[in-house]
Amino acid sequence: MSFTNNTKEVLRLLKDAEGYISGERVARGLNISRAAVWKQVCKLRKEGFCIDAQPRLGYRMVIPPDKLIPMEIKDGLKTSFVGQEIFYYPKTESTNLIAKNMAMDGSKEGTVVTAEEQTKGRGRLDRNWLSPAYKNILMSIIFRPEVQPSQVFSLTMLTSLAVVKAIKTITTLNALIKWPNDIYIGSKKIGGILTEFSAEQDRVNFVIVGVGLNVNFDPSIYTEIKDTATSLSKALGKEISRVELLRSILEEIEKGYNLFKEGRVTQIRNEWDTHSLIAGKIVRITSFGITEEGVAESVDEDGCLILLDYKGKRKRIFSGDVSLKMMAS
Ligand code: BT5
Repeated sequence: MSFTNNTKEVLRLLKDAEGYISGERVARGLNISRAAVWKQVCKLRKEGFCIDAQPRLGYRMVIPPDKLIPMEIKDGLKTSFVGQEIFYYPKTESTNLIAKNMAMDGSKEGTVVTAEEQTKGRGRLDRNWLSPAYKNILMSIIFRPEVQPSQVFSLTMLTSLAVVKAIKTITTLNALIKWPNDIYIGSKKIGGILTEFSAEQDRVNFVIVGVGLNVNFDPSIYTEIKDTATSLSKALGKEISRVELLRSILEEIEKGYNLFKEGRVTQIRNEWDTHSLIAGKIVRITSFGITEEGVAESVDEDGCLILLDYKGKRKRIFSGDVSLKMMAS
């Protein structure tokens, strides 16, 4: 749905009003008819805003929604392409799946899909991503980078970096990245990134980067993750605005993606390294059924982990699940 300035202005007046604002006042303020105001209110309701209408009182925004509604996210979003097109689903299978279908139908780079709830939210290797409705950030972005398939992992890198930077800006919390795709606070997982792509031998058609981030929820509601997961509200002791956080994430992603397009991957990698949970630590990595141990030295520019094994040999690891051993090197 596209929104006119009138829709935006009606929204602004409703948000700024303390309690009810009469249709007549809105109409006068915008120099439109009362019927036109009503039309805009209907549009906003369709978009997900909860607006009460009373015969003699007028209109009232019931609660500032903190829903992942496109118009809310775009309000004040400082990007030129990431999130300029946003598709919102109160409930869907998986934002990655929707974004993939959109990409196949030609949707442009930077298109974002958000959802309040997923019925088949996925992690890597078809693992479940758990998230109750209206609590967390669930979103996917379409990219169309002109790179080799081997360079796609840089997008996971720049996205995880963007997420920790946005968390820092909005909450001051220090989140860290556990290679390859997890976001941690302390020893608990707070988010994850799922990168999927379509490619031919030496060119990429599109990449979908999905982000699941625990914002205002209590992970103890799910037995599967109650001991291993946390959320920002749990770490902070208060709830935060998902919309504001998502806006900041999109802005950071665009900055990182611009660096990537300019070939400045070293800069991303260096910064990523300073936010790594495992850099310099002894780790155990399981990848395609094989387990290796050693010191996680760093990550290279394609996002591969450089592992120094106990024989002093360096190995380049493409993907895997990492567990930290008790001892730090
Ligand atoms: C990930 O996979 O961490 C990537 C998760 C990406 C989810 C987003 S949500 C929007 C988009 N649409 C999708 O369908 N997916 C993406 P992985 O590293 O494989 O971790 C999965 C594991 O994390 C699960 O097996 C659980 O153990 C754990 N887990 C599930 N939900 C969690 C949560 N909310 N918080 C912390 N850990 C969770």
